[in-house]
Amino acid sequence: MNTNNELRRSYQRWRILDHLLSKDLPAKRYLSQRDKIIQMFLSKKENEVTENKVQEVDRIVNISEKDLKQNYLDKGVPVVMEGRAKNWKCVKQWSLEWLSENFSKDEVAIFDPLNSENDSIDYSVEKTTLKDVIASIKLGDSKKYSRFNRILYDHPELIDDFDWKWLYNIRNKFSSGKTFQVFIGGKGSKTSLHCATENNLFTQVFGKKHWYLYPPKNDFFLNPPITKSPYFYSNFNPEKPDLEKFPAARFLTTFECVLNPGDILYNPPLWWHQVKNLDHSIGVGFRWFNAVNSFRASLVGTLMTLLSTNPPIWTATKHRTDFARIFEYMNTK
Ligand SMILES: O=C(O)CCC(=O)C(=O)O
Repeated sequence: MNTNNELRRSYQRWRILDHLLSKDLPAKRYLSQRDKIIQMFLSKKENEVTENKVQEVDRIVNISEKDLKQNYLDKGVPVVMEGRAKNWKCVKQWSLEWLSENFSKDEVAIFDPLNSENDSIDYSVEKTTLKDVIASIKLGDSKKYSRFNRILYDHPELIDDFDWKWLYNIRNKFSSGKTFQVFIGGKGSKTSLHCATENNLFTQVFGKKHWYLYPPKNDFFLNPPITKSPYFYSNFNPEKPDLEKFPAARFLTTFECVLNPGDILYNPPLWWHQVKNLDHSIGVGFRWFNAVNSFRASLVGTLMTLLSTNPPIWTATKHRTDFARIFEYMNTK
């Protein structure tokens, strides 16, 4: 028996028990057991020299659907499809100016629940307009980041600017959900480390975006707080690794890629990811849930999602196109 895998499994058992039984948020009932397992792991590795390894995410031009499904979706491995969307209307037409000229009055909800810069969680939601967001981005305000923007639901005709038939067809068999989420942010804006059970085909429409990714089996190194939520976050920051707070993180391999306009990233279920906009940027995630590939990615991550109470999975599913509602719900807890 591989002792490291045994320690990982034991860590996950205490994690799910905390998720189910603890009354605090974040859950602390079994925190000392989880910490003890990390210490046991580190004591075995004391003399091992490590360096933070970086691995490039595979990049493929002209990938076939068969290759994409067999070698990436079915195996739960990320891949960048270079230039796959370069002829889509969204990539040819969308820009901050174009959005501002055509949709300036759209209501936008601004929230940044996870902020690894200062370890805080803040579920509050500010309502503003797209005009204000874009004007602020142009002034260099990286905090006015419109995440999970609803423009494709407020103006459904814009979905034709994407090859939605191709996106729908890539979903695994017996999947649920076809959710579009738009991210409009300025140069330097970022989304801290998190993961969830849904698959994501992320189209980079405008500007460049840097992704840092970790496979689900790295939960143990990233030591996520337990919030009883179906969305998981870690205070570990791949851009500024703090190895005193996350001593096991020296064993991580960071998968990285930069998306250019027209690239599509497949981000599999429960892969941790942190994202930074290298330019003013527009990106669009297309998500769906598939129980088989989610359980295959992580039994514990999927069970914790299905058994979440903050919000329960049916509330998260009902509002999957309106994240502001979900964060408002969590803000009342
Ligand atoms: O682009 C971003 O800032 C975050 C994107 C993301 O986390 C996602 O699509 O899952």
